[in-house]
Amino acid sequence: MNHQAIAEMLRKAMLTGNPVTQISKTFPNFSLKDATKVQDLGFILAQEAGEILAGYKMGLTSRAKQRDVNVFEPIRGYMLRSSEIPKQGFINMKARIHPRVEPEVAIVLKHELRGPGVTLRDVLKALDGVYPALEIVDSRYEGFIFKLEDVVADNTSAAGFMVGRVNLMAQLDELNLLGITVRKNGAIVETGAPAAVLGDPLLSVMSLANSLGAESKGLPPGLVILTGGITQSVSFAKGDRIEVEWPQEVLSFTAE
Ligand code: OOG
Ligand code: MG
Repeated sequence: MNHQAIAEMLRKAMLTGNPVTQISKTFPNFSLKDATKVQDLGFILAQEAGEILAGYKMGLTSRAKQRDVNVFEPIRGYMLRSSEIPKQGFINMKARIHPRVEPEVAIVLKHELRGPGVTLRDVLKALDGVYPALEIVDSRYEGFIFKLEDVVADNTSAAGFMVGRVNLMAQLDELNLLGITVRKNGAIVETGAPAAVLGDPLLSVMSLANSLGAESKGLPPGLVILTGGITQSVSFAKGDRIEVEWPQEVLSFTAE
């Protein structure tokens, strides 16, 4: 199997909006190691096209999300600056396949974290900001169906993100039980609280730092870190209006 060709195929699917067959169907031996290699090659392709790293994301850190896609292990991916959606913005539906939105907690660090061995206390010491956020996921696989290895190769379906402006650092004690709603065209379709993410989204940052550390990579300050969907994701189509409401801030967009 040719990792580079797979990375190119997935990038093309992302750019054209034409989904592809799961890699694990074509190559039954496709391993997690292969998948990580494909994800890394995909990042190099993006950089060669002038893209810049905006941050990292954890995925499948809540039961709701794991059940959603029938994969029961947390995963890690990267986000590109070009995929950031401005607050109260519009989402261009061109080249989207079957996008979904999910509410998340975003974290920004002021110090690098370098695993292995990063603890929750290390994360707390390195915290600079905690923000309401949302992520757009759009699997490059037909039917939004995949195995663990497929979704890792596909950069964990990353397709866009929006970060709020209200820093919740001063309310860290209450963060886990803040009530969040997701509305589609005015109707509430999901409700949840950050505790759904591993009991505490900061544990997701700890896992991310340790998983990068296992590959001798640090988690640099200043990047956006998405900690994982709090609820099931919500599909949307052209014309839909999505609002993710936190007690402190509403994040919204219209799909055009
Ligand atoms: C996989 C990516 C999961 C999350 O927040 O759990 C993810 C998917 O649902 O397509 O981003
Ligand atoms: Mg996500």
